[in-house]
This record gives sequence, structure tokens and C-alpha cells, in this order.
Amino acid sequence: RPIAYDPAVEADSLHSGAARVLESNWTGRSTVPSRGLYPHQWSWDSAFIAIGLRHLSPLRAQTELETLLSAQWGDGRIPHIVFNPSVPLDAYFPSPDFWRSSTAGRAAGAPRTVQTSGIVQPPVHALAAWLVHCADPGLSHGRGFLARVYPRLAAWHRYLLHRRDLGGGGLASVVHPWEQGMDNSPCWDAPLARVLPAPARSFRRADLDHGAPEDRPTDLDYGRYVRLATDYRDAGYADDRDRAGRGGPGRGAGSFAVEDPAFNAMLIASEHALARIARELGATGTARHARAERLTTALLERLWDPERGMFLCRDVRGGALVPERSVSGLIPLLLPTLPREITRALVRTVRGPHFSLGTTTRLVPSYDLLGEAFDPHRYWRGPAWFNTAWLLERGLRTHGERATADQLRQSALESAHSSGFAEYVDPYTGEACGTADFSWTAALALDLLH
Ligand code: 9WN
Repeated sequence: RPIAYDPAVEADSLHSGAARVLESNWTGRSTVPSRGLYPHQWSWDSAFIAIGLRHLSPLRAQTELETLLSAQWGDGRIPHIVFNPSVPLDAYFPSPDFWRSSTAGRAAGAPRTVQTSGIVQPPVHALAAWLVHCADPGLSHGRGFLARVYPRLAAWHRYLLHRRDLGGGGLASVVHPWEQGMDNSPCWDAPLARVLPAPARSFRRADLDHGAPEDRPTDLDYGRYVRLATDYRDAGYADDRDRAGRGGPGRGAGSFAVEDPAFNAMLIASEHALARIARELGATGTARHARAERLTTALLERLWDPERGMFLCRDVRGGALVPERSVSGLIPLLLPTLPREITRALVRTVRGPHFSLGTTTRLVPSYDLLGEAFDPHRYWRGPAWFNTAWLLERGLRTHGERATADQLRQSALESAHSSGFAEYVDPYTGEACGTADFSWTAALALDLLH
């Protein structure tokens, strides 16, 4: 006999399951994305984790962000990984002895005592800090949380807006696919083709000890990731716009630079959040809102594609838009002041044949269902992820698309639960892929429940 569906019981067990995942992935000062595959602290993971943790323990959520920010570099960058010194070097690749942050990153102001990577991840932190504050303003005021994080977040945005405007049009560029966070997205195929891969025998992938090879990036992808990171490191992690690109084809340093819509949309949403934080601390915040508006204009001018009804990536070195449809190009829906015709087009695209939300897919796929490179199981080349679902749900709600937002929320909650808090899922069936008990899946499900 079918068991009657009881949303209250489901919600209870979802809540306790998510809390259990976050508890077992907590290390005392921060949360690992997953115990096996990702045993250190990751930058954008921590921001998403804090957004969910605030419902369980606002103190732990504040600590999560403070731990990450304490590894910030002197030039303002927030590293994409903060390494846990008690984890063996061979548990994750690339390990601290690859990045050599405290020596190679000295000129850029890398911390001396903690080991980190030298690249960044999407700037969702100020938005997270604001949401964490709102969960318990009393605790936040009592601990001086906002006053302590504000200067660090402001320096982070300054770094991105000044050192990373490699295209010269006001947007931030990523210099490595790991920086954008959607590592093997088909959007990188063309810009990465210029990069000579490091030989496969020159490194050992630890990810394949935990993940199925057909769900992960290929060895050729890794060869290129390693080449880009090695050359960036060997150039002292410098972001000199003149140096970038000088190497020409085949050289790693500077040969990859991309303006990505999701990365920049998160920067803009975070700039609006920073304006709110500034106001809470007694300033006006007006200049920050104005900057967010200028960035929104730059995003529209440089990355909007009216024909496809979505944003695209710009290959800064090649000089053109990348003609691939990625979920990244839908995420600017998050921005509150987009013109109405743009939000309408984005909603049509989310529901249209390339992403099919509400018709054939349960969650939004990471890449075009009709694209040549689509693969429902391979990482960021098709599977649906929970952080992008959360960002889109928020965007849909911001623009009054309540029914679609409700539908996405419902399937995100169901898939998170039924997949055992999977890292990502098959967008058609919801089948679990990657690692289980993944922290941001648990955290964002908690946030959607509240
Ligand atoms: C490289 C931790 C991270 C996420 C990324 C995801 C994956 C790392 C990897 O895991 O990337 O940074 O080893 O594949 O692509 O978005 O932050 O969860």
C-alpha cells in the first residue's frame, strides 16, 4: 500500500538529516564540503553553508565566515581553499605543496601561518554575511560581527573590481575554471583549448579515489587546470593586466581570462548586501548601491545575448562571447534591478527547451539540454546542482515569479532528501551523482525549508 505523503513528517526528517550532515562535516571552526572528496574549507561552499547554518546556530554560521576571512590575502583576495593542516597531503589534489601560498604568494600578501590556494571563487560572501546577521541581529551586534567582517569584505570586492578587471569593461574576470566554480562547464572548452595541458604523469588526481571517473572532469581537463595554476603560481599570483596574455598560445599564465555572468551577478548581489551592512554600521551605503548599478549596466552591455534570451560568458583573450548556454547565464535573475524585459526573457529561457524547468527537468540543469556537450552525469556539463537551484529560486521570487519559484523549491527539497544530500543529480531523474552528504546541499535545503 502506498504510504500517505505527509509534508510535516517529510520536513522534519529533511531538517534532521540536513542538520546531521552539517554536524558531521563541522571541524570546529568551519565545515568541509564533504569528508572524503573535499576535506578542507572551500570559499563559496562556506558562504552557502553559512546561509543554511544560520538556522541551526547563528554562532557557527558567523564562525564559518570568520574562519574563511582570516585566511584573506593582503591584496584582498579570499582564497578558494583554506587547507586543514591535520589532513594528509595526499588526501586532496592540488595540496598545499602545489600552491606554496606562503612563499609564492608572498608579494600578494598571502598569510604566513595558514596554507591556502592562490585562486578565488565566486563572491557570495557579503550576501551570506548579511543573511547570517539577519538570523540573529542581537548576537551579531554583541560579537561585533558586521564591524569585523565589513573591512575584509570591502577589500575583497576592491580586489575583484580593480585587480581582476582584465577586460577593461568594469566586470571581474576569472583566470581559472576552478575560480568560477563550475569546473568543466562546456563554456570553458574553447578558451581552455589554448592552454597546453601539463603531462598526466606530472600529477596524481586524488578525486578519483572517491568519485566515479565518468562523473568527474577528464584527465585532459586536469592537465589544463594544472598548467594554468602552475603558471599563475610561478608568476607570483600577480594580476597585472599588461602581463596577462603576453605568453601567447600554449602558455598558461594569463592565457585564460573569462567574464562570467554568475560570478559577476554574485558580486553585484554582494555589493548590494555590503551597502546594507554599511547602513547597519551607520554609513549611507549609497555609493555601494550606485556601484552595484554600474556593474549591472556593464553586465548587460558586455554579456547579454538577446537572441538566446540569457547571459553568456565573454572570452577576454579571444575577445568574443562564448556561444554556449550554461546555468551561469540565468543566475543574474538574482539581481533586483534588471529591466523587466530582461527578467521576462530569462524566465522564458528557464522554462524553454534548453533548461525545461517544470516540464521535463526537476531541477535546472547546469548546461543546455540540447547542447552537443550535454551529459546528464558529468559534473558541470549537465547535472543539476543545489546552489544554482537556490540562486534561481531566489531570483524567481525577487521578480514575482511565485509559482515557478514554489515549484523549484519543492523539487529542490525533494531531490535533496531523496538523493541523500547528493553533490549533484541527474536533472531528469533526480538520481544522485558525485558524493553524498554534501554540505551545501544540506545547508541550502535547510534555508529553503525556512
Ligand atoms: C575544485 C568543493 C568544490 C566546489 C566547486 C566544485 C568542486 C573542486 C574539485 O568542489 O571543485 O575547486 O576538486 O573538483 O566544482 O564548485 O566549490 O565543493
